[in-house]
Amino acid sequence: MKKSKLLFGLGAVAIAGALLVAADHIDAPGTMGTTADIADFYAFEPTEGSDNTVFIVDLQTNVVDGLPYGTFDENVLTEINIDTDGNLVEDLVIQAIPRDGKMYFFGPAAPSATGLNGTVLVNSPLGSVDISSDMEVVETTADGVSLFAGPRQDAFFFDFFRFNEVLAPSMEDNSGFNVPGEDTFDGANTMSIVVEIPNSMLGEPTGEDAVNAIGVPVYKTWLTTNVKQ
Ligand SMILES: [Ca+2]
Ligand SMILES: [Ca+2]
Repeated sequence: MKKSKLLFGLGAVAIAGALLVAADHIDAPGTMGTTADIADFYAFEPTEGSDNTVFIVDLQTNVVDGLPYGTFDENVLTEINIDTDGNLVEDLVIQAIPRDGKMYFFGPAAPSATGLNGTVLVNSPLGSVDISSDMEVVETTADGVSLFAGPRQDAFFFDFFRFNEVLAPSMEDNSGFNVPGEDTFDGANTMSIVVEIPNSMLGEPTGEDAVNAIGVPVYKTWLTTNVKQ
């Protein structure tokens, strides 16, 4: 399999049992307008005491009606990196790549290269799902893995116009932000990839931070998008 050059990456350390989020909207010129542009990455325990972990990848931002949906770029490999031994080097990856209206998933499996040393598709199919246009297509595999790919409402809330008014030096009304504000991005979507996976497929984390203060196993995870060169 041909190696892909890593063009853009965003790291987020996430802890099972607690929701940590990385948000990063429209800031990499080389990736804007493509699904290599990472917006948000979430990893969490879906319900208290669940033995599953959910990973949510939001790509692009401000995908609005009138623009074509389901346009994941076929030359972009999205990779969820998972560190299970606490050394901040990925031990497992879950990969997603679109082809002809479907999103194909691979892993979790040990990658043949880590970090910036290239990204190679792992030879370990996980399943596939039709790319949804109505947020409803979810595929659940025999292993109890649930998969989704398609547009979802952007969780990012920001009163962009009031923000600019507050910043404007000529502003006469210096009363700050409106409460409540208006979500400028209401109705806009991201292109989302969602994987819910049993923790047994990720293995027991080891190392110093393997378990948090309330006894929940901890995986360190971050996301990269890789554009085929
Ligand atoms: Ca590691
Ligand atoms: Ca990687």
